[in-house]
Amino acid sequence: EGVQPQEYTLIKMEVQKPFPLKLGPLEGKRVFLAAATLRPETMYGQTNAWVLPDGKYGAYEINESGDVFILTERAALNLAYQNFSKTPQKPSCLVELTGYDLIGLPLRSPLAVNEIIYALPMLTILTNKGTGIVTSVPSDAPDDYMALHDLNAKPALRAKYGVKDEWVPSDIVPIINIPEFGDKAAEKVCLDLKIKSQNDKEKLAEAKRLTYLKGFTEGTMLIGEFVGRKVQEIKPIIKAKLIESREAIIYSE
Ligand code: A2H
Repeated sequence: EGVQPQEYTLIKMEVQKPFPLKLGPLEGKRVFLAAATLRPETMYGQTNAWVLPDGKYGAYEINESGDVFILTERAALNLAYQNFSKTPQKPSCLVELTGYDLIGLPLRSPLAVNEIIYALPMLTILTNKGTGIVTSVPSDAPDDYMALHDLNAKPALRAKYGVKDEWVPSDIVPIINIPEFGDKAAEKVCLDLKIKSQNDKEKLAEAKRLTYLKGFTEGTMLIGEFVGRKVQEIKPIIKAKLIESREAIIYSE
């Protein structure tokens, strides 16, 4: 972990009913996968969520109204010290889970053009960063683009993790134009750099560097309330709106 605290927006991706057996104890509660993002303005383009199959997660009560967040224990402890736990400074775990338990969960996520999206496996998720849950925006995030590419290209990978074909999004949603990279920047940069898979760490780092900076400084919105506006200008506004509407919270680590 870095020396500087990092502030993330935690996006509340609501798990749709009926719950699978494993989530039975959560019946009657509002349950969310809580995804940590640095790019709240990209939430229009969410196509799925990512979980680490072998990752350890829990379902934690985060407030008095009975809302439950699914995330790592580490994140639950941090949140408990940021006033997001039923019991102050103490995580309150209702069910212990693994990533396998989460794969295939149908979700509704704020701003997403796709009404229902699914939790899918990503093998490069770090459990010591954010919540261990990542929201997937393949138009603008090279990691997301490549993980989705792997699932689409490799039937054996889908089979290994019990991923049904209909859970895997086939279309990328264009949300931001970057003059140099077009309307699907992550796809363009991954193709240009000839990135082979989600495990191609060095090239992905370069792809992220290229898209992240340009997206922020030169990107304009193609969709939503702020269509035509600069990413740089509207990013803080979208973040504030998501917080205000209680579709997201701020989380630091
Ligand atoms: B970002 P930083 Cl559109 N393991 O959100 C791996 N990656 C994680 C993670 C974890 N435990 N937790 C969060 N992330 C991802 C959107 C996005 C992101 C876009 C473009 C770039 C981008 C949609 N995915 O990040 O190391 C999340 O993906 C580029 C770095 O703290 C989060 O923001 O800088 C970002 O990495 C946080 O990474």
